[in-house]
Amino acid sequence: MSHERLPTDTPAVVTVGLPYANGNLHIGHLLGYVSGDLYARALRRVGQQTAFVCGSDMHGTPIAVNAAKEGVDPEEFALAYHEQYTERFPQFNVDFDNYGHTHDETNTELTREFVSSWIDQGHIVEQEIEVAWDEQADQPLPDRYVEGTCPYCGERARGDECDEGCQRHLEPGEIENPTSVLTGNPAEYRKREHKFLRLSDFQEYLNGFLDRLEGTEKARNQPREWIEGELEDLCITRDMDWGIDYPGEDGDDLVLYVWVDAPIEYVASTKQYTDRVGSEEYDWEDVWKPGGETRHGTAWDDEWTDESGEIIHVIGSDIIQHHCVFWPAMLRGAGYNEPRAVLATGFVGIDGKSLSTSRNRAIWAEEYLDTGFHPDLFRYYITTGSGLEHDVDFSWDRFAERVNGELVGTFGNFCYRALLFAYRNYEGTPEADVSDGVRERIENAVADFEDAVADYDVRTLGSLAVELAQFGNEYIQRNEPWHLVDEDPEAAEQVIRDCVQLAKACAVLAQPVMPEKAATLWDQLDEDGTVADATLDGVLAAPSATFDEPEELFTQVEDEQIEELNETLRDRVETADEKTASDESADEDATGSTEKADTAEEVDTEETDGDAAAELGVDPLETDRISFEAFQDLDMRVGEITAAEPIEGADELVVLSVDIGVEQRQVVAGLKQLHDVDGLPGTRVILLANMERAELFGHESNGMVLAAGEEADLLTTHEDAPLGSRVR
Ligand code: B3M
Ligand code: ZN
Repeated sequence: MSHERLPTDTPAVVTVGLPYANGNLHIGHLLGYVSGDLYARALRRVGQQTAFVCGSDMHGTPIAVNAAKEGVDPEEFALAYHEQYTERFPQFNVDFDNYGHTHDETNTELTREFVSSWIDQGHIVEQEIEVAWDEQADQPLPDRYVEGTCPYCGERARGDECDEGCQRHLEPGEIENPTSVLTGNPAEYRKREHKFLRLSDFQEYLNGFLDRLEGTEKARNQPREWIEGELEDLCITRDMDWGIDYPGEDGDDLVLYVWVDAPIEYVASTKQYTDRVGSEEYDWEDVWKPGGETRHGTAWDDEWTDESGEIIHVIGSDIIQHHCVFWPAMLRGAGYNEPRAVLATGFVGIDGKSLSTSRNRAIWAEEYLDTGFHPDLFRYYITTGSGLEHDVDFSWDRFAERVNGELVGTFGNFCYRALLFAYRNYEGTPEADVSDGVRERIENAVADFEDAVADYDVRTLGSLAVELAQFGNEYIQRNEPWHLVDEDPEAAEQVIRDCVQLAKACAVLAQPVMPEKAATLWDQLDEDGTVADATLDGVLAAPSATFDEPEELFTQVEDEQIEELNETLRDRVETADEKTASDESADEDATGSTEKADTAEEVDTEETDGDAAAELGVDPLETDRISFEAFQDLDMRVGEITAAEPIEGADELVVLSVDIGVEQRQVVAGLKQLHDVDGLPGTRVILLANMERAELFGHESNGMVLAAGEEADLLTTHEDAPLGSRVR
């Protein structure tokens, strides 16, 4: 990598993909915003000057189409959602330093500057192209006004993106078998003049850019295939009224394509932040402009230098091409700095299936808030369940299990018992030095935190505090200060001083993922200032000598509430399925594309299989076929359980040792209530050996034991295939 390790002395900006101001937010959207917020907070924690900015995406055809359906002006329509988001994000402790929108003056002006700069530098060309046209409505059909077949993969696609297939961006005129969304008629093609950004001017530059780019693997690697061969020009104008007018003299009837002004909002929003706080506090030009000035394309040296600000984009993995190909070219062409890192998140599923707003298999942001669960619980769950670029499954059961186990049972329990003991016996922190072992454990956690920031490892950043609390719990249990108080008062003081120090470190490390809970803990410790301003250097500073009686940080999630929430979700999905089956017209995703595609065909098949499956009480068959290669990716081995230990405090979990011939694996499995744990050793099982590693209740799980049904019936072999044999 050619970049200096984070933190650096230059200011950073963290952005998240702009939500289309077009519908309510659901937990699928929130994954990105919470991850971005967490990462921005973590960057500040390690001392990097950071702005966290975003804004609503106000333009584009979906908004124009939906506004028209409701008979309102697109601006009015989009502004209503913009206002809703402005309130909604802080309710999840997603605190942008600036939240603008693409239709505001700053963005409109800046977008015009960008485009003018491309025109001046000769990067814009005009071409006559065939655009889809609705004869009956007598109007052009830009982007989502038209649907058809993807020319690359043959899947059903929208006019500008293959959202259900290969995820490619589609240029006007590319889609096959186009039909009009307005009338349902087959679309005609007509010739129109449009403006294009000549991406081939940036071909070589983009190659180098991708070599330098940091972030998640998919964001860095997937674009490579898109920039092989001659890059096609990008059509940057549309035949529409709603949008930012093309600034050139000869294109007055055209507006800019939504994907032109949308990313520029990242810059505009940063600028608005500076306008508000002053450039002494944060200078947007230091981030976005090389040497603080735009170089208008040509003045760029061929050699890229690492003098620029740290631009970090968090996005959904369906908009990688826009951020890793188009956007760097747009920036380069206007003489701006390039992104340092792009972090592409996975998708959020619900109960093992894809989230689908059209089928109402969604959990809405507002709905979560109505449950009364604290937003920090959601933040913790959604960011630590799997690595950032992997899909995350949300289930209320799992949510309850993790909150009750990891937050109530581990984090909350440790902090509460440590502080309560300290308060009752010493009215605060006892006079003693931190022991070497605990100091080292805290230092290691801090080092892990710093590494995770440098590696953009959001999941680790979210998990470290709970792991430290787990250590604290074991430490307090091992040392039994309640006995020591009488037997060896000095030793008791030592242990409790250690525990208070650990609790303080927990607050500092937990702040990015659970900002409000960390602040409460900070207050309980009666520390000066705010935990948001605390830096990692301070974690080993002596805690406050006195503090008040603490309160529990978390409350147990009750089974009854989870049952109700499951039922509500089930009912809603069923009702939606009936509706979908009867009218077959699945609405399109309102706010963007942060959900996986759910085609009408799939709905049909699932319905048929679903009836038989429902009778048997099993899941309906998956309709998506996988290739043999995909099957071969699963490394399943014959193994034998050699030891099984229940995990204290976890209702279902057992730590297993599994002998798979070539090695012993430790696996955490949910078998406690379904099996006699003592009887498990000696059982032959099938183990998915290349399952991603996970940590549950502080125990590493390195593989997955396969089981079927509600009773976790363990899969096995019936003859004597040797341990380690591969399942084929
Ligand atoms: N508004 C939403 C999406 O495609 C789109 C993102 C713009 S980011 C500059 O996910
Ligand atoms: Zn495709």
